[in-house]
Amino acid sequence: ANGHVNGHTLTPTSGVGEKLDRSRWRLLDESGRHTWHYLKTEKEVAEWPQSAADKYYLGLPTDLPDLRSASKPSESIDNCLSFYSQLQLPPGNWACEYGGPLFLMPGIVCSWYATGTPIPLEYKIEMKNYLFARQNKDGGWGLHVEGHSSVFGTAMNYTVLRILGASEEDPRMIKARGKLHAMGGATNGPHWAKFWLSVLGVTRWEIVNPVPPELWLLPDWVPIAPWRWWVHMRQVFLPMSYVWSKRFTVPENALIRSLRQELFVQPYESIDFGAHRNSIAPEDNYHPKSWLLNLIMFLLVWIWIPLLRTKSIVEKAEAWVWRLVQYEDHNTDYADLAPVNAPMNTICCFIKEGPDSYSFKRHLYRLEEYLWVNKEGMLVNGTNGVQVWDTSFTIQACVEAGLANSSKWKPMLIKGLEYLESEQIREEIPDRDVCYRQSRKGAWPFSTKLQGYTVSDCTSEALRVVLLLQNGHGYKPLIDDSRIHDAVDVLLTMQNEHTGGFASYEPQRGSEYMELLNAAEVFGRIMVEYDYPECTTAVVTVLSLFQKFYPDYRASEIKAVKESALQYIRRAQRDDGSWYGSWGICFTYGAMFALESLSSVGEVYSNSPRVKKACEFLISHQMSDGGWGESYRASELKKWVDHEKSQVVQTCWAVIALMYAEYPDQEPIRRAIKMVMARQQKNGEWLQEAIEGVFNCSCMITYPNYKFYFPVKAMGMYIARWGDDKLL
Ligand code: LAN
Repeated sequence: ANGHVNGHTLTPTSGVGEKLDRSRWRLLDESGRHTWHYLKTEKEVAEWPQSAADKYYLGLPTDLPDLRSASKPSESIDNCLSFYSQLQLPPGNWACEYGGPLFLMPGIVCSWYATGTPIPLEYKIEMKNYLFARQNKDGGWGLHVEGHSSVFGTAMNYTVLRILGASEEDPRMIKARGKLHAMGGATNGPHWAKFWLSVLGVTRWEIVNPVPPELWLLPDWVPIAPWRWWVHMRQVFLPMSYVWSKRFTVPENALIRSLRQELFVQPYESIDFGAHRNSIAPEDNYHPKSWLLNLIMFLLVWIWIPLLRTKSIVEKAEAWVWRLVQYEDHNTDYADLAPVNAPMNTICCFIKEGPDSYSFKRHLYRLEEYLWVNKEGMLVNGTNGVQVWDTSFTIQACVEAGLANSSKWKPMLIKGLEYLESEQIREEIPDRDVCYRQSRKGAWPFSTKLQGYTVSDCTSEALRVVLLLQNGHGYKPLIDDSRIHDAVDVLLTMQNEHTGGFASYEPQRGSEYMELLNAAEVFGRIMVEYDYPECTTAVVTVLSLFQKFYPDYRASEIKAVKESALQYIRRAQRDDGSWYGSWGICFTYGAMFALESLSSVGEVYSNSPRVKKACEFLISHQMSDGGWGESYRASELKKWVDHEKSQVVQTCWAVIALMYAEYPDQEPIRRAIKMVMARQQKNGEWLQEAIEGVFNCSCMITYPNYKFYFPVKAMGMYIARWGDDKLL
């Protein structure tokens, strides 16, 4: 319908969709807290103009000027920064869409719906727009935006669309249902889909493999005790177990009754839900459940729950889990670790404290921070932002390009440093041991201090910026020595004892055999922390930089940490010379870090067979246009898979790797840099290509700012090595 609804101007497009006036969206950045606002009156529009950054995120013309076309790498860098500097936000950080995963919006929308929270009209419209824009040709949705359709993606996003008001008669919905039914319907979904659909009452709780909160009563010494799991898993398992234990379900209504008829291949009434606990479509079954897990589930369903799970155990377990939920909420001001546990904790607070409670309302306020608006509509970001990570890498790239003291860019770098200063975590967690948290005083998080989770490489990359600017380039110190020492102290708590490697949030707390208990089906390597070449490199190299300026601080410990970490990097190399990258796609990303580690101790092409082999691996995958391109399938399959087209970001990773390795032949690197420069647009930007990041082997996630700062870094290194000759 065309007309005005609550102040919105709605215009029909292609008969079915509704489009909002994109020029009314604004991103608000309050010290890194990102929220989107749709301005409803002309007055508001006049008072709050749309910035270039807003327009850029929304895919509107930014009107940033065309620049003199670059023929030398230094000119390309300058053009890039002319554009990219316009995207720096007032607090000094950069922001971005952090999309890709298609299982996050369902959590948030289901939790709104389950708690009777009204969804603003502009969200409804833009979320529908986004999901329809991301629908696969076959009618379904995948685990992530580039993935094949799966039951998880299709059943959940179909449900979300229905909650948001899409009609079951809409041709796109009919097509989606067709695809869902072809995959066996929602009873073939993975555990998390079954969980959410049971919260809604679309499936019955019997279909959900047990999530017993009593696991949290296991003594800490037990090898499978949840505190040993990867933090993301235990923080999801925690509220999930509470909701499961309560068998919380929204009251039945017409929509739910209708979904019960839409999502299955047989009438709802005739489904034996308990028999489908382990049903799973091949499209979803990335990590099939182990026989051990199936046995445990069997015992839980047939013996533990009906015969042994007494009321007093249930009460004790729920009380302890609730307390841990509260710790998580208090320690993050209700933002929580990520948008998976955040909506679940929201429901816990709703169940326990009710719709009028502070805890529940504060959750609703925080959930807003996970929302993002792009050119397609509204999506849910993978975290509450990428603030610290992007800001750190941006500054490092500029330093690498020799711009630390350029009068043109120094003000931008100072602002970035100020932002990083504001985001260092200054206080330890209260009752840290009780709630099983890693030390955090002195650390930096991935996104914001408010979220407040230590990450080994985020701490390292931010610390590197501080050292480079303050100690290396004479910037006015914003962070004093004691805070620098705090950061190093945290890093020194994070090494994996047996391997020497570094994991992401915490040292590994349990055995990798725990993967036998991975019940999520759609993800790999989720149960415990692992060693990562990326995280290990970040720590090792920043410790070396630190020692340059502070040679006496904990010197012998640092020496030992670095030596064993390097041993791990060497061991992690695969027979073909490559390293598997866990957080970027894929082997180009792994190589960039591992070869940086080795070069930091002087291991390079000319003196190291290992490095030589790694270089040959990379060179063997260079494409005819000079670039590199890896498909996301490489991350899933753990072997090299070519993308059909070379990619700017991966090309930069590959040449950065080769330059760290001091690869002697300039020619392949020159061709690559040339290809990157040739793809730069007139206004200095690069266009978005394929998705760059990954987690848990199977889910991809975008890092849109990589296409700005990795070219700067690559060209900066190139100039330092081979000079600034004309390439175009
Ligand atoms: C991230 C994003 C950043 C990433 C790096 C810093 C790049 C990495 O080097 C260390 C691990 C880390 C912090 C990381 C871990 C897993 C995250 C938080 C994510 C990939 C972003 C989204 C993902 C999170 C697990 C999504 C929720 C999904 C579940 C399976 C719980």
